[in-house]
Amino acid sequence: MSSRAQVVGTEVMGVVNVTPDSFSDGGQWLEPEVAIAHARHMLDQGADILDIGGESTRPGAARVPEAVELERVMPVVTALVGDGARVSVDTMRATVAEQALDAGAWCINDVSGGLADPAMVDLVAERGCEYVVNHWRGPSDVMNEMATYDDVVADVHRELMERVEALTAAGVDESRIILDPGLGFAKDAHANWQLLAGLDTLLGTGFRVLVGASRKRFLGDLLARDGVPLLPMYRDRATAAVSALAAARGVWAVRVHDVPGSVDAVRVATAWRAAEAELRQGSTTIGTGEIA
Ligand code: PMM
Repeated sequence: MSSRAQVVGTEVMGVVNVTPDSFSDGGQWLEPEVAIAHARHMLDQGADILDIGGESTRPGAARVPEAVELERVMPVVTALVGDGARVSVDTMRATVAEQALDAGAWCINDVSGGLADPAMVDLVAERGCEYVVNHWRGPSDVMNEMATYDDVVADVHRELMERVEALTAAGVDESRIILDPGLGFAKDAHANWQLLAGLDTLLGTGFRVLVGASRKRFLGDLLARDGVPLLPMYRDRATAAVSALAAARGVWAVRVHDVPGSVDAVRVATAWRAAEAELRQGSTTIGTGEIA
């Protein structure tokens, strides 16, 4: 029997929104103890990374004061770092990122890719942390007016590479950079589907790629009944389908609210990719009589 080819599996990043107003789970995890318990449950369910955020970025959302963001995020970051978890912090503020890194956070997930706070780029360079560069054109209250593209796949790629240039010029190590097409950030449903179908363009850069499709509006629109979008809480199966397809393309991680569905989905994709790699190597043994 042939040995299985090894492929690097996709990681699952569990979302912990410590917010009253996130679009899919706002208010559910606002109390720190509840957020911590929820995050620990996601670790038990197989999450590889936890992404803690204290500011909603849903379309139309207003900024929250820095003190409020810190108050929401820090107790959760501290507790989870204490557990030994790999913690990412979803923030556009360098001050919040700095405190989170001081507390042991491993990654900064900046949905603005360093555009919202000019101090972020230097902080990331100085601290050498993992850094998610999400494609972003402007704040949540105005981003829907910025959703015009000539060729969304090429435009997002170009704009992300401009951010990479700014980061590396400031001294950020390329190996720390993770690219994210920013589904829903100044993008309509058509743009989101184009970006998913065109993931190979970002994967071709050699940077790790993160995909955040979880429960987003374009999935609700796809599954609408009688013109009514499917509610966010019913979008997890579609999210898992996106996770499987994105993992099959070779993305580094998927950012999701419901962990078990995506854990299974990325396992399927990893087994599939391993089998493909084996076929390419021509090392498959057919007809062993074994049904694995
Ligand atoms: N989406 C949201 C928040 N943070 N971060 C990254 N890197 N990519 C995303 O697509 C992304 C993100 C919005 O979703 P949420 O309010 O449910 O967290």
